[in-house]
Amino acid sequence: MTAFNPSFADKFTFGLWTVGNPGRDPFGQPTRPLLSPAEIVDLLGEAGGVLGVNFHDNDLIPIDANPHEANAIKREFRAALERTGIRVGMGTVNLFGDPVFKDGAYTSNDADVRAYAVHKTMHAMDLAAELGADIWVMWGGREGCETDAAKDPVEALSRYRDAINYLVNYSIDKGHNYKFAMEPKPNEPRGHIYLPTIGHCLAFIATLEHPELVGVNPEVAHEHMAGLNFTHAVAMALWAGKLFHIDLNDQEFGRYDQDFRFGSVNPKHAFNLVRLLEDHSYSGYKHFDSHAYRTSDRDDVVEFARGSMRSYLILKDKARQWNADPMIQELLGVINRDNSSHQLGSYSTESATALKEASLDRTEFASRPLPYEKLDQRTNEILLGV
Ligand code: GLT
Ligand code: MN
Ligand code: MN
Repeated sequence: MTAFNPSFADKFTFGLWTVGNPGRDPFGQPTRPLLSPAEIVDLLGEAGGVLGVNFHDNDLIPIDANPHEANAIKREFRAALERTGIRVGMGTVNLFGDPVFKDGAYTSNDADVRAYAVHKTMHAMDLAAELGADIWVMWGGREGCETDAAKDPVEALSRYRDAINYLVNYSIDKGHNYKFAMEPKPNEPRGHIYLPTIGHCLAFIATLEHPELVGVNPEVAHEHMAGLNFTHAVAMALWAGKLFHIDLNDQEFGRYDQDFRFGSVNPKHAFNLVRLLEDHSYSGYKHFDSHAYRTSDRDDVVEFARGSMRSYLILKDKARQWNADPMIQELLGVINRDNSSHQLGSYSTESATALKEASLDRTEFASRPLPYEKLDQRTNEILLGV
Protein backbone atom coordinates (compact mmCIF):
# COMPACT_ATOMS: atom_id res chain seq x y z
CA MET A 1 0.00 0.00 0.00
CA THR A 2 2.74 2.46 0.87
CA ALA A 3 4.05 2.42 -2.71
CA PHE A 4 0.67 3.78 -3.82
CA ASN A 5 0.87 1.88 -7.08
CA PRO A 6 -2.53 1.46 -8.72
CA SER A 7 -3.81 -1.92 -9.87
CA PHE A 8 -6.81 -3.02 -11.94
CA ALA A 9 -8.67 -3.77 -8.68
CA ASP A 10 -8.76 -0.02 -7.98
CA LYS A 11 -10.98 0.37 -11.07
CA PHE A 12 -9.37 3.61 -12.22
CA THR A 13 -10.42 4.80 -15.66
CA PHE A 14 -9.67 7.74 -17.96
CA GLY A 15 -11.44 9.12 -21.01
CA LEU A 16 -10.01 9.45 -24.50
CA TRP A 17 -11.01 13.12 -24.17
CA THR A 18 -9.21 13.58 -20.85
CA VAL A 19 -5.65 12.33 -21.31
CA GLY A 20 -6.06 13.03 -25.04
CA ASN A 21 -6.95 16.67 -24.36
CA PRO A 22 -4.59 18.74 -26.54
CA GLY A 23 -4.81 21.88 -24.40
CA ARG A 24 -7.30 23.84 -26.49
CA ASP A 25 -9.38 26.36 -24.54
CA PRO A 26 -11.96 28.99 -25.55
CA PHE A 27 -9.12 31.51 -26.01
CA GLY A 28 -6.25 29.47 -27.38
CA GLN A 29 -5.11 26.83 -29.80
CA PRO A 30 -3.98 23.33 -28.81
CA THR A 31 -0.59 23.19 -27.10
CA ARG A 32 -0.07 19.43 -27.58
CA PRO A 33 -0.35 17.24 -30.65
CA LEU A 34 -3.62 15.35 -31.11
CA LEU A 35 -3.17 11.66 -30.33
CA SER A 36 -5.09 8.85 -32.02
CA PRO A 37 -7.31 6.69 -29.77
CA ALA A 38 -4.73 3.89 -29.94
CA GLU A 39 -1.94 6.32 -28.95
CA ILE A 40 -4.00 7.47 -25.97
CA VAL A 41 -4.46 3.87 -24.83
CA ASP A 42 -0.69 3.39 -25.10
CA LEU A 43 -0.14 6.49 -22.96
CA LEU A 44 -2.46 5.05 -20.31
CA GLY A 45 -0.56 1.78 -20.50
CA GLU A 46 2.61 3.75 -19.76
CA ALA A 47 0.98 5.38 -16.71
CA GLY A 48 0.42 1.85 -15.34
CA GLY A 49 -2.43 0.27 -13.36
CA VAL A 50 -5.24 1.84 -15.39
CA LEU A 51 -8.22 -0.53 -15.69
CA GLY A 52 -10.28 1.20 -18.32
CA VAL A 53 -10.70 3.77 -21.02
CA ASN A 54 -13.96 5.59 -21.73
CA PHE A 55 -15.11 7.49 -24.78
CA HIS A 56 -17.81 9.47 -26.54
CA ASP A 57 -18.73 7.95 -29.92
CA ASN A 58 -16.87 10.74 -31.73
CA ASP A 59 -13.74 10.57 -29.56
CA LEU A 60 -13.23 7.20 -31.21
CA ILE A 61 -14.92 7.56 -34.61
CA PRO A 62 -15.13 11.07 -36.11
CA ILE A 63 -18.71 12.07 -36.89
CA ASP A 64 -18.02 12.10 -40.66
CA ALA A 65 -15.96 8.87 -40.88
CA ASN A 66 -17.05 6.33 -43.51
CA PRO A 67 -17.50 2.65 -42.52
CA HIS A 68 -14.08 1.76 -43.92
CA GLU A 69 -12.33 4.44 -41.80
CA ALA A 70 -14.39 3.48 -38.77
CA ASN A 71 -13.31 -0.15 -39.04
CA ALA A 72 -9.64 0.79 -39.36
CA ILE A 73 -9.84 2.98 -36.22
CA LYS A 74 -11.61 0.23 -34.28
CA ARG A 75 -9.00 -2.33 -35.37
CA GLU A 76 -6.11 -0.13 -34.13
CA PHE A 77 -7.96 0.69 -30.93
CA ARG A 78 -8.64 -2.98 -30.16
CA ALA A 79 -4.99 -3.82 -30.80
CA ALA A 80 -3.94 -1.12 -28.29
CA LEU A 81 -6.39 -2.51 -25.72
CA GLU A 82 -4.91 -5.97 -26.21
CA ARG A 83 -1.29 -4.89 -25.86
CA THR A 84 -1.93 -2.80 -22.74
CA GLY A 85 -4.55 -5.01 -21.03
CA ILE A 86 -6.79 -1.96 -20.71
CA ARG A 87 -10.53 -2.48 -21.25
CA VAL A 88 -13.46 -0.20 -22.05
CA GLY A 89 -15.46 0.78 -18.95
CA MET A 90 -17.98 3.44 -19.75
CA GLY A 91 -19.46 4.75 -22.96
CA THR A 92 -21.20 7.99 -23.76
CA VAL A 93 -22.35 10.04 -26.72
CA ASN A 94 -21.40 13.48 -27.92
CA LEU A 95 -24.62 15.48 -28.05
CA PHE A 96 -22.93 18.85 -27.58
CA GLY A 97 -20.24 19.44 -30.22
CA ASP A 98 -22.10 19.48 -33.51
CA PRO A 99 -24.10 22.61 -34.47
CA VAL A 100 -27.24 20.48 -34.80
CA PHE A 101 -27.33 20.36 -30.99
CA LYS A 102 -27.05 24.12 -30.49
CA ASP A 103 -30.53 24.16 -28.90
CA GLY A 104 -30.19 20.86 -27.06
CA ALA A 105 -30.53 17.24 -28.06
CA TYR A 106 -33.27 15.32 -26.22
CA THR A 107 -34.88 18.63 -25.21
CA SER A 108 -34.50 20.46 -28.53
CA ASN A 109 -37.52 22.37 -29.78
CA ASP A 110 -37.18 20.50 -33.09
CA ALA A 111 -38.65 16.97 -33.12
CA ASP A 112 -36.24 16.01 -35.94
CA VAL A 113 -33.26 17.00 -33.79
CA ARG A 114 -34.69 15.04 -30.86
CA ALA A 115 -35.06 11.99 -33.11
CA TYR A 116 -31.52 12.44 -34.44
CA ALA A 117 -30.18 12.65 -30.85
CA VAL A 118 -31.82 9.33 -29.95
CA HIS A 119 -30.67 7.78 -33.27
CA LYS A 120 -27.08 8.93 -32.60
CA THR A 121 -27.23 7.64 -29.02
CA MET A 122 -28.43 4.18 -30.09
CA HIS A 123 -25.54 3.88 -32.58
CA ALA A 124 -23.11 5.06 -29.89
CA MET A 125 -24.53 2.53 -27.42
CA ASP A 126 -23.97 -0.27 -29.94
CA LEU A 127 -20.38 0.87 -30.54
CA ALA A 128 -19.43 1.05 -26.86
CA ALA A 129 -21.20 -2.23 -26.03
CA GLU A 130 -19.32 -3.95 -28.86
CA LEU A 131 -16.08 -2.78 -27.22
CA GLY A 132 -17.12 -3.91 -23.74
CA ALA A 133 -18.68 -0.91 -21.95
CA ASP A 134 -21.21 -1.70 -19.23
CA ILE A 135 -21.97 1.82 -17.95
CA TRP A 136 -23.69 4.47 -20.04
CA VAL A 137 -23.11 8.07 -18.96
CA MET A 138 -25.51 10.83 -19.95
CA TRP A 139 -24.22 14.36 -19.60
CA GLY A 140 -26.88 16.71 -20.95
CA GLY A 141 -24.37 19.30 -22.12
CA ARG A 142 -26.72 21.34 -24.29
CA GLU A 143 -29.98 20.48 -22.53
CA GLY A 144 -30.91 23.97 -21.48
CA CYS A 145 -31.49 27.45 -22.83
CA GLU A 146 -30.21 31.00 -22.75
CA THR A 147 -33.69 32.46 -22.35
CA ASP A 148 -36.76 30.88 -20.81
CA ALA A 149 -38.77 32.53 -23.59
CA ALA A 150 -37.34 29.80 -25.83
CA LYS A 151 -38.69 26.69 -24.17
CA ASP A 152 -41.24 25.56 -21.64
CA PRO A 153 -39.03 23.99 -18.94
CA VAL A 154 -41.83 21.60 -17.94
CA GLU A 155 -42.13 20.41 -21.54
CA ALA A 156 -38.33 20.09 -21.68
CA LEU A 157 -38.37 17.69 -18.73
CA SER A 158 -41.03 15.56 -20.42
CA ARG A 159 -38.97 15.41 -23.61
CA TYR A 160 -35.89 14.51 -21.59
CA ARG A 161 -37.79 11.72 -19.83
CA ASP A 162 -39.25 10.36 -23.09
CA ALA A 163 -35.75 10.09 -24.59
CA ILE A 164 -34.27 8.35 -21.57
CA ASN A 165 -37.18 5.91 -21.27
CA TYR A 166 -36.72 5.10 -24.96
CA LEU A 167 -32.98 4.53 -24.63
CA VAL A 168 -33.26 2.38 -21.52
CA ASN A 169 -35.80 0.22 -23.35
CA TYR A 170 -33.41 0.04 -26.30
CA SER A 171 -30.60 -1.19 -24.03
CA ILE A 172 -32.88 -3.87 -22.57
CA ASP A 173 -34.18 -4.87 -26.00
CA LYS A 174 -30.66 -5.19 -27.48
CA GLY A 175 -29.32 -7.05 -24.44
CA HIS A 176 -26.71 -4.32 -23.88
CA ASN A 177 -27.53 -4.38 -20.16
CA TYR A 178 -26.16 -0.94 -19.52
CA LYS A 179 -26.51 0.76 -16.19
CA PHE A 180 -27.21 4.43 -16.93
CA ALA A 181 -25.60 7.28 -15.02
CA MET A 182 -26.92 10.83 -15.44
CA GLU A 183 -24.27 13.51 -14.99
CA PRO A 184 -25.41 16.96 -13.87
CA LYS A 185 -23.42 20.12 -14.46
CA PRO A 186 -24.87 23.41 -13.32
CA ASN A 187 -23.57 26.28 -15.39
CA GLU A 188 -21.91 25.33 -18.63
CA PRO A 189 -22.17 25.35 -21.64
CA ARG A 190 -25.73 26.77 -21.82
CA GLY A 191 -26.92 29.90 -20.07
CA HIS A 192 -29.22 27.69 -17.99
CA ILE A 193 -29.05 23.92 -17.75
CA TYR A 194 -31.85 21.49 -16.97
CA LEU A 195 -31.15 19.00 -14.14
CA PRO A 196 -28.18 21.00 -12.78
CA THR A 197 -27.39 19.01 -9.62
CA ILE A 198 -27.40 15.49 -8.21
CA GLY A 199 -30.54 16.28 -6.27
CA HIS A 200 -32.40 17.33 -9.43
CA CYS A 201 -31.30 14.12 -11.18
CA LEU A 202 -32.40 11.89 -8.32
CA ALA A 203 -35.85 13.46 -8.30
CA PHE A 204 -36.08 13.06 -12.09
CA ILE A 205 -34.95 9.40 -12.06
CA ALA A 206 -37.78 8.47 -9.69
CA THR A 207 -40.23 9.36 -12.51
CA LEU A 208 -38.70 7.04 -15.14
CA GLU A 209 -40.08 3.78 -16.51
CA HIS A 210 -37.07 1.79 -15.26
CA PRO A 211 -35.68 3.82 -12.36
CA GLU A 212 -33.69 0.78 -11.17
CA LEU A 213 -31.44 0.99 -14.24
CA VAL A 214 -30.70 4.70 -13.95
CA GLY A 215 -28.39 6.31 -11.40
CA VAL A 216 -26.04 9.27 -11.32
CA ASN A 217 -22.48 10.20 -12.24
CA PRO A 218 -21.46 13.00 -9.89
CA GLU A 219 -18.38 15.08 -10.78
CA VAL A 220 -16.36 16.98 -8.16
CA ALA A 221 -16.00 20.12 -10.28
CA HIS A 222 -19.66 20.29 -11.17
CA GLU A 223 -21.01 20.53 -7.63
CA HIS A 224 -18.13 22.82 -6.64
CA MET A 225 -18.96 25.20 -9.52
CA ALA A 226 -22.36 25.63 -7.92
CA GLY A 227 -20.75 26.19 -4.51
CA LEU A 228 -22.19 22.91 -3.23
CA ASN A 229 -20.64 20.26 -0.99
CA PHE A 230 -19.64 17.41 -3.31
CA THR A 231 -19.25 14.86 -0.53
CA HIS A 232 -22.86 15.49 0.44
CA ALA A 233 -24.02 15.07 -3.15
CA VAL A 234 -22.21 11.73 -3.38
CA ALA A 235 -23.59 10.74 0.01
CA MET A 236 -27.11 11.33 -1.21
CA ALA A 237 -26.45 9.21 -4.31
CA LEU A 238 -25.03 6.42 -2.13
CA TRP A 239 -27.92 6.65 0.30
CA ALA A 240 -30.37 6.36 -2.61
CA GLY A 241 -28.48 3.37 -4.07
CA LYS A 242 -27.76 5.46 -7.17
CA LEU A 243 -23.99 5.93 -7.28
CA PHE A 244 -23.40 4.08 -10.56
CA HIS A 245 -20.25 5.99 -11.63
CA ILE A 246 -18.10 8.88 -10.42
CA ASP A 247 -16.04 11.58 -12.15
CA LEU A 248 -13.03 12.63 -10.09
CA ASN A 249 -11.22 15.93 -10.69
CA ASP A 250 -10.81 19.23 -8.90
CA GLN A 251 -11.97 22.81 -9.21
CA GLU A 252 -11.53 26.13 -7.44
CA PHE A 253 -14.93 27.34 -6.20
CA GLY A 254 -16.39 30.09 -8.35
CA ARG A 255 -13.98 29.76 -11.28
CA TYR A 256 -14.36 28.58 -14.90
CA ASP A 257 -14.67 24.84 -15.67
CA GLN A 258 -11.15 23.79 -14.71
CA ASP A 259 -11.15 19.97 -14.72
CA PHE A 260 -7.94 19.95 -12.68
CA ARG A 261 -6.16 16.81 -11.45
CA PHE A 262 -7.99 15.04 -8.62
CA GLY A 263 -6.88 16.31 -5.20
CA SER A 264 -4.86 19.18 -6.65
CA VAL A 265 -6.99 22.08 -5.38
CA ASN A 266 -8.57 21.00 -2.15
CA PRO A 267 -7.06 17.83 -0.69
CA LYS A 268 -9.26 18.05 2.39
CA HIS A 269 -12.48 17.88 0.36
CA ALA A 270 -10.89 15.07 -1.66
CA PHE A 271 -10.07 13.24 1.57
CA ASN A 272 -13.65 13.51 2.83
CA LEU A 273 -14.85 12.14 -0.49
CA VAL A 274 -12.42 9.21 -0.58
CA ARG A 275 -13.22 8.32 3.02
CA LEU A 276 -16.93 8.32 2.15
CA LEU A 277 -16.41 6.13 -0.92
CA GLU A 278 -14.21 3.68 0.96
CA ASP A 279 -16.32 3.56 4.14
CA HIS A 280 -19.40 2.83 2.02
CA SER A 281 -17.57 0.32 -0.21
CA TYR A 282 -18.28 2.07 -3.52
CA SER A 283 -17.26 -0.54 -6.07
CA GLY A 284 -17.87 1.14 -9.44
CA TYR A 285 -15.40 2.76 -11.81
CA LYS A 286 -13.41 5.77 -10.61
CA HIS A 287 -13.08 7.89 -13.71
CA PHE A 288 -10.71 10.83 -13.77
CA ASP A 289 -12.63 13.43 -15.77
CA SER A 290 -9.87 15.97 -15.88
CA HIS A 291 -7.01 17.04 -18.05
CA ALA A 292 -3.41 18.08 -17.61
CA TYR A 293 -2.49 21.76 -17.43
CA ARG A 294 -2.26 23.43 -20.82
CA THR A 295 1.44 23.87 -20.12
CA SER A 296 2.10 20.10 -19.94
CA ASP A 297 3.87 18.05 -22.59
CA ARG A 298 3.28 14.33 -23.16
CA ASP A 299 5.58 13.24 -20.30
CA ASP A 300 3.78 15.57 -17.94
CA VAL A 301 0.42 14.18 -19.10
CA VAL A 302 1.65 10.74 -17.99
CA GLU A 303 2.58 12.32 -14.63
CA PHE A 304 -0.90 13.86 -14.48
CA ALA A 305 -2.48 10.41 -14.92
CA ARG A 306 -0.17 8.81 -12.37
CA GLY A 307 -0.72 11.66 -9.91
CA SER A 308 -4.51 11.35 -10.16
CA MET A 309 -4.42 7.68 -9.16
CA ARG A 310 -1.66 8.14 -6.61
CA SER A 311 -3.57 10.91 -4.84
CA TYR A 312 -6.62 8.67 -4.58
CA LEU A 313 -4.54 5.87 -3.06
CA ILE A 314 -2.76 8.23 -0.65
CA LEU A 315 -6.12 9.58 0.53
CA LYS A 316 -7.46 6.04 0.84
CA ASP A 317 -4.52 5.27 3.12
CA LYS A 318 -5.20 8.47 5.07
CA ALA A 319 -8.82 7.33 5.51
CA ARG A 320 -7.56 4.03 6.92
CA GLN A 321 -5.25 5.95 9.29
CA TRP A 322 -8.10 8.22 10.31
CA ASN A 323 -10.38 5.27 11.11
CA ALA A 324 -7.61 3.55 13.10
CA ASP A 325 -6.44 6.63 14.98
CA PRO A 326 -6.96 6.29 18.77
CA MET A 327 -7.67 9.98 19.31
CA ILE A 328 -10.22 10.03 16.46
CA GLN A 329 -11.90 6.94 17.86
CA GLU A 330 -12.03 8.42 21.32
CA LEU A 331 -13.54 11.65 19.98
CA LEU A 332 -16.10 9.73 17.93
CA GLY A 333 -17.05 7.95 21.15
CA VAL A 334 -17.60 11.31 22.84
CA ILE A 335 -19.71 12.92 20.09
CA ASN A 336 -21.96 9.98 19.19
CA ARG A 337 -24.40 9.31 22.00
CA ASP A 338 -26.54 6.48 20.74
CA ASN A 339 -27.09 4.61 23.99
CA SER A 340 -30.03 6.72 25.07
CA SER A 341 -33.11 4.93 26.37
CA HIS A 342 -35.13 7.33 24.19
CA GLN A 343 -34.76 5.68 20.77
CA LEU A 344 -37.22 6.95 18.15
CA GLY A 345 -38.01 3.56 16.55
CA SER A 346 -41.04 3.23 14.35
CA TYR A 347 -44.21 5.06 15.13
CA SER A 348 -46.95 3.73 17.37
CA THR A 349 -49.56 5.51 19.44
CA GLU A 350 -47.96 4.03 22.58
CA SER A 351 -44.41 5.14 21.70
CA ALA A 352 -45.63 8.64 20.87
CA THR A 353 -47.44 8.84 24.22
CA ALA A 354 -44.36 7.58 26.06
CA LEU A 355 -42.10 10.09 24.27
CA LYS A 356 -44.48 12.95 25.03
CA GLU A 357 -44.51 11.97 28.70
CA ALA A 358 -40.77 11.40 29.03
CA SER A 359 -38.85 13.92 31.10
CA LEU A 360 -36.05 15.22 28.89
CA ASP A 361 -33.49 17.62 30.40
CA ARG A 362 -32.66 20.01 27.58
CA THR A 363 -30.25 22.07 29.70
CA GLU A 364 -28.21 18.98 30.50
CA PHE A 365 -28.25 17.88 26.84
CA ALA A 366 -27.05 21.31 25.73
CA SER A 367 -24.14 21.16 28.16
CA ARG A 368 -22.68 17.95 26.66
CA PRO A 369 -19.34 18.49 24.91
CA LEU A 370 -18.90 18.45 21.11
CA PRO A 371 -15.12 18.77 20.64
CA TYR A 372 -15.27 19.31 16.87
CA GLU A 373 -12.32 21.72 16.92
CA LYS A 374 -10.15 18.97 18.36
CA LEU A 375 -11.56 16.43 15.90
CA ASP A 376 -10.98 18.66 12.88
CA GLN A 377 -7.47 19.61 14.01
CA ARG A 378 -6.57 15.92 14.44
CA THR A 379 -8.02 15.29 10.96
CA ASN A 380 -5.79 18.03 9.53
CA GLU A 381 -2.74 16.65 11.30
CA ILE A 382 -3.35 13.17 9.90
CA LEU A 383 -3.70 14.73 6.43
CA LEU A 384 -0.54 16.77 6.89
CA GLY A 385 1.38 13.72 8.09
CA VAL A 386 2.00 14.99 11.63
C1 GLT B 1 -17.48 16.98 -20.88
C2 GLT B 1 -18.11 17.26 -19.56
C3 GLT B 1 -17.83 16.15 -18.65
C4 GLT B 1 -18.60 14.91 -19.02
C5 GLT B 1 -18.16 14.31 -20.27
C6 GLT B 1 -19.11 13.22 -20.65
S1 GLT B 1 -17.81 15.42 -21.53
O1 GLT B 1 -16.09 17.08 -20.77
O2 GLT B 1 -17.62 18.48 -19.01
O3 GLT B 1 -18.00 16.45 -17.31
O4 GLT B 1 -18.35 13.92 -18.04
O5 GLT B 1 -19.97 13.54 -21.67
MN1 MN C 1 -16.41 18.51 -16.11
MN1 MN D 1 -17.67 14.60 -16.16
